[in-house]
Amino acid sequence: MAIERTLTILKPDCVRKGLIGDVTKRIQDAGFKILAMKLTRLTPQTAGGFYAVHRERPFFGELVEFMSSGACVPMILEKENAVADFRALIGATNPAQAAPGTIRADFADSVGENIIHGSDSVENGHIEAAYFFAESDVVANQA
Ligand code: FUP
Repeated sequence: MAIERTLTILKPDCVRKGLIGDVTKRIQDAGFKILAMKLTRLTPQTAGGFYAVHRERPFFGELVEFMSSGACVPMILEKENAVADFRALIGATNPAQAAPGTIRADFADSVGENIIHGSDSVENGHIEAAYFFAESDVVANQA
């Protein structure tokens, strides 16, 4: 299996609940290497740009409002088979349908406020990483 990168965001509900440490520990314990991370706050414009694929969906307004409602923590992660493995670690979009032991099942309240994002493909992971980070922010060699 190939080494891949994926982009995650610890969403504003994760930060508000004081779960940055708990969720980051789950991510590291699952073998993901953090190549870049920061605390930031999206504006409605940048949140809308990130989720532009959903702009015609009925939940788009609430999604933009929520994603710009507080601080968030984007990270670039690396691991073998990172994209699929990370989506398995976080669980289904709707926490009520997420498998037991997944991050969303354990920490999220609703489909709208579901704690964490994970890229859905390697290609989107690269596009999403570039949304938050310059190539010079990526610490690939951590030896
Ligand atoms: P995911 O890939 O699991 O993050 O899910 P999607 O790309 O389908 O959705 C992105 C975000 O839109 C979700 F994290 C939350 C929001 N959303 C809703 O609020 N309601 C929905 O029915 C679907 C998604």
